[in-house]
Amino acid sequence: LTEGSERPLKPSGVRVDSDAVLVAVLRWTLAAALLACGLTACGSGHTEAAATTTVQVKEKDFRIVVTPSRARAGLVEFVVKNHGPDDHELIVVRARNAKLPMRHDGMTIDEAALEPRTVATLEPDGPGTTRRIRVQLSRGRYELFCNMAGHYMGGMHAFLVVS
Ligand SMILES: [Cu+2]
Repeated sequence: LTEGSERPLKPSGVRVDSDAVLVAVLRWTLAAALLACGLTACGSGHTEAAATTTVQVKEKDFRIVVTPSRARAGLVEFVVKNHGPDDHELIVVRARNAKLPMRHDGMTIDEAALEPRTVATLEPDGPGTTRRIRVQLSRGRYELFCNMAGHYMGGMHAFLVVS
């Protein structure tokens, strides 16, 4: 605590009056804002939700199901559920018209080579978990995959089209 902070909690009589006016003005402004919101149907608290597309990503041995498989460009929230029984991770990259590059082990994708076009990464997590990750996506095709050893080869990859 510094000396300068030892100010009285309540302002002087004159300040109380000006504060009261300020509170009245704020109330009126809030009421006007709510009215405007109602007229334009934006609704308090829903503005952000409307701008975000939620995409469900269901992971299991050995499949990824993306619902819906199309989204609008902008903020996309992936809700990633692991239905097990194995641990799974999730990597989202911009897709190209080619298979993803494999590492020399022949079991996993070369994540380093994909780094420049990787938009999201979730480390492995156990069955029964749900994780959310938000990313800003521009138009294009994205590939979602799990890179646990053999999981991509086993079928754990899917696409999301952003338009
Ligand atoms: Cu997996």
